[in-house]
Amino acid sequence: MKDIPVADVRNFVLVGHTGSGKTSLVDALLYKLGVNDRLGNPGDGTSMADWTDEEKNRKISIWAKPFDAVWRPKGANPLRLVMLDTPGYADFYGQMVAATQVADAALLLVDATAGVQVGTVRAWKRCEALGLPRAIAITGLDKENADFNGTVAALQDLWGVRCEVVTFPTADKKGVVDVLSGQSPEAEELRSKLTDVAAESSDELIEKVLNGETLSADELAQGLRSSVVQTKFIPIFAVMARQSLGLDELMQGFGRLMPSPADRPVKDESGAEVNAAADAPLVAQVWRSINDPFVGQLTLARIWGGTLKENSEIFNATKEQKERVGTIYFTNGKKNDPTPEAQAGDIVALAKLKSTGLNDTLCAVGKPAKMAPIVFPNPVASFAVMPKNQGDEDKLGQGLSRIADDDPTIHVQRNDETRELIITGMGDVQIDVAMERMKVRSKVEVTLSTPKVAYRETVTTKGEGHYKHKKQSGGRGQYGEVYLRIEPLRPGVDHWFVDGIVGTSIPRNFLPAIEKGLVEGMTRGAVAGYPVVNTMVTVYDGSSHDVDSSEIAFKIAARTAFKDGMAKAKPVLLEPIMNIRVTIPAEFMGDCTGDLNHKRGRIMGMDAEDGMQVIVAEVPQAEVFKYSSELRSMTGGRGSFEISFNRYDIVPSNVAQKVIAEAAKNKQAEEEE
Ligand SMILES: Nc1nc2c(ncn2[C@@H]2O[C@H](COP(=O)(O)OP(=O)(O)OP(=O)(O)O)[C@@H](O)[C@H]2O)c(=O)[nH]1
Ligand SMILES: [Mg+2]
Repeated sequence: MKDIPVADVRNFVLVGHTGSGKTSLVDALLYKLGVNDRLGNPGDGTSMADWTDEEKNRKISIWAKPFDAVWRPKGANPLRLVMLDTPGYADFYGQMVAATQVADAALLLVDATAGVQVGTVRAWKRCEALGLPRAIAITGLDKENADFNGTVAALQDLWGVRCEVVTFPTADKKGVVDVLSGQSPEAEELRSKLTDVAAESSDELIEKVLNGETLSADELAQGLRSSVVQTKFIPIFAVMARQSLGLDELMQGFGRLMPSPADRPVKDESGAEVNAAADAPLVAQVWRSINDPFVGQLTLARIWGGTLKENSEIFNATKEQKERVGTIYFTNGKKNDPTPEAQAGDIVALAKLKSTGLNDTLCAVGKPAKMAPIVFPNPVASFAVMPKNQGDEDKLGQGLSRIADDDPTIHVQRNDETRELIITGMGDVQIDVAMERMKVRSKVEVTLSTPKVAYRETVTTKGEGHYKHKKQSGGRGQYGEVYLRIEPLRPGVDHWFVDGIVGTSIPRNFLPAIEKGLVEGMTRGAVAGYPVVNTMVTVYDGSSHDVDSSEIAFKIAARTAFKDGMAKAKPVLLEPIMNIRVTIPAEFMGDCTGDLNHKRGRIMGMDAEDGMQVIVAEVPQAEVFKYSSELRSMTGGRGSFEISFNRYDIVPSNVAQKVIAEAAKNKQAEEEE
């Protein structure tokens, strides 16, 4: 936007627990600023921001999306707002991760009836990790039992940062008072707190205050803004989106207190500062890539510095390739407004870029720079996915890869051990939404099921195996005899075997056949048909027959001797053990640890963190495939967890018996087919 200087741009991301009113606030601002001609409501499907079918159906935000509008207050410079609405729902955390990384500041929404929730803490932590300047908006003030002062007090207690009220609701909740200009005793009292905060920001201001001078509104604002940029101060606003109250005060507050793109030094990956000025070299970062069925590939980029012009040639520094930009759009929901150029703070949509993808940095030709990539959280919930209709395998593969292209927190992988296609995401809601999207876009329907556990087998002691394969059924007979030894290797060393045959008891030309027999035995082990690992096999003797010995005879002899040896070497099943880190409100500690114990988990530690309890445990993978939905129902959505593979460990015998019985049943079914 050429008519508005970078200093008058406020780019911010809205974060907070699901249902805290982020999208409602965006809708209220878009209506107030004339971008929309009616007040949309995400609660009834009329939102301009939650516009996709999947968001309308579910009444929650699913994607992080940019919006922009200009506020033109009387007698002051216009202020350009670039807003990023994000989903608060845990499954869509990856979207918040991306949007926070490309914002200049965050507005954290807290519902005055619910207070600080898991989603609030999650958002806070992300902002902390990025050192993102923050403001807080208290919502839900029109609801019964809304407690503005109580919520403020809770926030002030929680994080050890100065959080002070900048606007507050009147007692009748029919208006909002601005502390910087308000005349009531309450406003004055709050203003003196803001004066303290501002004074701490510079020696000059502190001196003035100590001398008993009052700070001018400008001095106050400047001091406060520099504290905000240093994340030493967090202004708190009262907003009532549905009533359109507190919005002017919020925008005024953002203009005064929150940083412009030029106020906060942003560095590229090499540590060099990115110049936000319009005439500086272009630096832009791709934070979302959309595979739109109608438009095709859409790339969302944040401009950090310089000017992006339509129909121009730029350089993708990540891919080290030139890229041609056609039309540039500002997007407000479904609405795409073409713009001839865009500057620092802007978020633009670019159509049909040739080779640009997520996390790429776009630059001026000849001035390469790279921004640090967005690191997405690891997905935690896995499902086996199968097409409903046989013959749809190819369509499924394409559909899934498009899903994974759009959402970096969905991974798709084939598990060779269990021969299943596995989709892994942040939770079952995200996967359900993605499968619905795939049905519409790629016309393929699927069934989801709990993945099979990739069990493995090993031995715990030495065992001798022997088999003589001897058949005489008319004509030429079959003969091969193998002696071998099986012994455990330490974990992590993969199975292998040694050619320990001395002398000439087995002719060398049969060694490959013996090897084949062993490989067969090891890929479909002796306990329940799972691969054998951490095991050494040594074939040390055998015998052959001049006429009847054959490759097939030695292969059978080796495979059978292997089974014999396994049985004698005290074989066990191994299962994947996961590290799990569960974050819950303290009241769920008992339920949660009880549940983990019940799941054969081992609690490794407990800790308090930001008002929540953290449990660290080890738990078998077989027990936690459904953990994301179980934890949600156990804690009413207030818990979250991270999970990662730790190691393989022995399955206790009572559990192993069930796995072995199941394997025998499946084998029988296979043979009968
Ligand atoms: N009474 C009241 N209802 C509100 C307020 N803000 C939002 N709502 C309603 O609460 C519901 C959720 O609001 P959203 O704006 O969608 O919440 P959100 O923070 O965007 O939620 P996610 O997108 O899931 O993260 C909707 O039905 C809104 O109409 C408020 O201040 N007061
Ligand atoms: Mg929303």
